[in-house]
Amino acid sequence: MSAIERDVDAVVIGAGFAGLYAVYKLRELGLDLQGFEAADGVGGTWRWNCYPGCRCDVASMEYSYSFDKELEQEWTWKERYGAQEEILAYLEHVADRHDLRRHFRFETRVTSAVWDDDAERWVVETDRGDRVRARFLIAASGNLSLPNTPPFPGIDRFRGRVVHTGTWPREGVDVSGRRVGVIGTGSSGVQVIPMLAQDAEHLYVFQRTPHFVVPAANHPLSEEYVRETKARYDEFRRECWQTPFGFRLEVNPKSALEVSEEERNAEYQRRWDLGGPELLGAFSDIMLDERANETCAQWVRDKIAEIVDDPETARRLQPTTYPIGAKRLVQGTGYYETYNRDNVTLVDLLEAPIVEITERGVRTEAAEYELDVLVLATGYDGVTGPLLALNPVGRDGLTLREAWADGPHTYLGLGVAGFPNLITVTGPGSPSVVSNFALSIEQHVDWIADLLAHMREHGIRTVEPDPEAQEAWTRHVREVAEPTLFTRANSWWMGANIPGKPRVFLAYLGGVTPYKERCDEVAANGYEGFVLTAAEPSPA
Ligand code: NA7
Repeated sequence: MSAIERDVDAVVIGAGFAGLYAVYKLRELGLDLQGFEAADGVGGTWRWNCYPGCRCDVASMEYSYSFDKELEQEWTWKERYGAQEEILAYLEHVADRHDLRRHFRFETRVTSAVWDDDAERWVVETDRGDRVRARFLIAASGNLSLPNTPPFPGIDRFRGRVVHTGTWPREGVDVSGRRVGVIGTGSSGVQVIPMLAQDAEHLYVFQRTPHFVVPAANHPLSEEYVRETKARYDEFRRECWQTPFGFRLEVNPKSALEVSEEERNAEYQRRWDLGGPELLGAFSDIMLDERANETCAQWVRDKIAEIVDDPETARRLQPTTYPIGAKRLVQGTGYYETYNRDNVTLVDLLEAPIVEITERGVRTEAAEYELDVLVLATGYDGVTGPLLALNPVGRDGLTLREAWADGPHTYLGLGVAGFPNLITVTGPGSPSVVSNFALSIEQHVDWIADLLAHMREHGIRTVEPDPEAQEAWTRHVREVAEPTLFTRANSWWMGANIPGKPRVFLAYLGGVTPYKERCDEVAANGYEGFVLTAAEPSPA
């Protein structure tokens, strides 16, 4: 395939939930588009993460597009939480239905993006030698798209196979009769561990920090539920918007500290049985008050002790060093029960850290574990990682890495001062990773499309945040996070999983509706806080 040289209105990076919808919306405006996607097809996260057990932790009828009313009626989700295969099939269906693939060049990674201030164009280059000049650069490159592979000494020596959950081989990995190690017990680890345990000869789980895991309580959706929801889908979507994070969650207005222990425990048990995120809605102050939080955390620790047969293993699985919910609450299926199997061993890295990977396996300070397959469920350089890896160069040679040296600075998570016409979909400082992505992506892309239409209508060439508005927003994002318990863990939300990454809460916790209202108000006030340059500079 020969390299592309073209001039377009916009380059869209990524063909996941965000990039697909961006192409759909911007094409409606009649814009000339060029999309690039590193994978060999659409789907983003849902293409890459094809490890066994991968499933969304936001309910499928909520984690889906709302823009296409016919699609909403035609597509029937099978389960409460969509499995990776089902969500990928859905996104492929959307791409076909709206003929979106033809705008993308697949298996092509954008390697550089430089703003040419004289021409007022982004010059975008790829690993296939493409060179495209575009007025707008739409980064829909994802928040969890840059896998984190810790530099374990000796990893290249290992004679077995190493796979990361975020780049799982499409043909699968046969672990039957093999000795398998998994490093990491976040959402990916918790999903893959019970699956691998079924086939592996022996499974060693290398755990650094235990996570709080609640039952996903996934189940097939009843025909009745699907029918009733489809019959009132608009109202159902509105209910999502009325929640803090865009997925339906009944939050009990009571404090955990105002009720009797009996009532509290009954509420926790009821929510545990409902599964999913419900537990954190048991009381209004779980994420605000340490003592309230501790009642919930201890209740889960007791649950772990109830489920896991070996008291020593149970103790190691009990998180004690951070509030429940401060790392994303993990939803599992038979996770704790997996440790009751004879072929599963929990290795506590807090007691004996990994020293190196040898030819044979993993060596900790206490022992060497011989393995045939090593699975890295070690997460991502989240939110800012993919943008900083691209490291766009803005006005006057300013790089994004320089601009974000002490953490991300954005206006509304949509734009960055010094980077004209760079638009980030669900960028840092927007609800992004704490919200229902499908809902946040649609809100962002709709807003972006309105902005681009406004610019065209008014002959505006460039848009970028005013530095003062950007700093005020960045401060606001931090001030909203600070009093909550969300900042009290070494989580990827805080950037704490990547050595040297500034410790900043990366998403906006103020709620999806207040956030949307702010974006709409900014637009209504002529894109207040953005600097817009008109086509014909008016005489001084
Ligand atoms: P996470 O949630 O970042 O989990 C990564 C796991 O890997 C976590 O248990 C980490 O332990 C562990 N980890 C990372 N680096 C190391 C090293 N160097 N040594 C040992 N253990 C390590 O990523 P996931 O992919 O599970 O989930 C990401 C999001 O995807 C999730 O929140 C959902 O939104 C979907 P740690 O806790 O840092 O001690």
